[in-house]
Amino acid sequence: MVARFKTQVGIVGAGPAGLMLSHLLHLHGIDSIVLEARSRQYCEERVRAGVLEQGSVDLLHRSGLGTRLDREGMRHEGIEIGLNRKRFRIPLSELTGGKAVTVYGQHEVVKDLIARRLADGGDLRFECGEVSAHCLESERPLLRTSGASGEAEIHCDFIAGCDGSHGVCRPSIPVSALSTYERSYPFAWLGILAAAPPSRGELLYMHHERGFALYSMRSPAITRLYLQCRPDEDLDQWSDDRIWSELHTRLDCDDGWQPIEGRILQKGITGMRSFVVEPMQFGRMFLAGDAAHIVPPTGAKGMNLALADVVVLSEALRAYYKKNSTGPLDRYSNVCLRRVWKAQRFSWWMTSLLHCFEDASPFDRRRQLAELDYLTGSRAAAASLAENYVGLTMEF
Ligand code: RFL
Ligand code: PHB
Repeated sequence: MVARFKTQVGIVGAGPAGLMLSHLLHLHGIDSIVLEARSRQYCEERVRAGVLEQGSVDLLHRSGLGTRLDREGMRHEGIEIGLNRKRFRIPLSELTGGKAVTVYGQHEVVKDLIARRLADGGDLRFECGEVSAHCLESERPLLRTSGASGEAEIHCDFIAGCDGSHGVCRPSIPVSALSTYERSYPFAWLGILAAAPPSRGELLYMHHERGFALYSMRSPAITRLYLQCRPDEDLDQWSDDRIWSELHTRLDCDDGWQPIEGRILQKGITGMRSFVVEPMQFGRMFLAGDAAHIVPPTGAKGMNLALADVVVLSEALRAYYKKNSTGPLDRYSNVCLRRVWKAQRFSWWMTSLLHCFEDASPFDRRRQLAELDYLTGSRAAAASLAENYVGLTMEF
């Protein structure tokens, strides 16, 4: 027996993109079903991004999700760039007319969204089994699930592929309909979460001759730190002592500042990739977030891009249902891609500026140092970084 369901928008994936889309559609009076492969607990505990742009913070507020964010989020009005054991502050707010970023873990955003969707009676199906997407070019596309609890068909008006970089939605589009653009980097990040209070109030992006290091945080009791490492780095070779020793080598500054050590709660390796598919639509399937584009984490853009996509998609679906207008849906991909490519450019630039490239020629090396010198000495250069870091204006 195949169970049959009907919804306006079938959403695959309960990450920031899928959950926020479902929430915004609900606010517009449009119903959706969210299919998620993993358990609720897994989604709520997956530690990933931590930096919300100003526009993402504004979105959470105006969609009624600002309560815990206001209480627990840490507003940062600047970041620091480090070079040769010295730090230079980029005053984000001063350079952007008062905008800032907020440190609030992606899993906290996910927890808030799940709680709100469930309180609003949302249909979220965790551990949904295998998902497949069909009839994308017809008026009634279809999602099928099969798993321990049997088989189901969900008949939709539209499908939103919010299932991340390894999902099923993008591969269900014929290869000939998509163009892909990508770049890989010859390094990765070794990231840790430590039970240690942050020893400074702002993020520090450090360029060091042994490789990039990032000092970040999650709460007044937890720090998040990253080290540039090899893409094939073996985590077993990194004892806690070795990690702290390398973090000190790269991050400690001449003025005596250093990260506070604490118990390492979690460690992992994150690959670095730039990736875009065009267009972000095929028939009645729309791709959003990591399903359509990946950025290296240096610019802190991934989760923010996912949220920006679904703002555009929810407005376009509202125009379809409430004004019978298909124009905004037709423009969805182009509107998103303009922002995506600017975020790609910025993330690539931050990555190239701050990391060590083993194959860099002496010319490349000096050019990189000159760029860091320019950035830390020029208000115009710092303003450009600040404008992109706090996030470009959302268009839809
Ligand atoms: P997600 O979060 O990957 O969610 C996709 C969801 O789809 C589910 N799924 C499926 N469900 C059903 N059927 C299938 N076949 C499915 N296949 C997958 C998955 O289980 C998952 O729940 O994608 P989304 O919503 O597009 O969100 C994107 C963000 O998660 C991502 O861009 C960021 O985490 C990237 N990122 C950062 N972004 C920022 O904005 N600021 C940061 O500071 C930042 N730091 C980071 C990051 C990503 C990192 N990692 C681990 C990749 C730091 C790191 C280390
Ligand atoms: C993080 O806190 O995880 C983080 C912060 C800034 C980045 C990337 C990751 O650019």
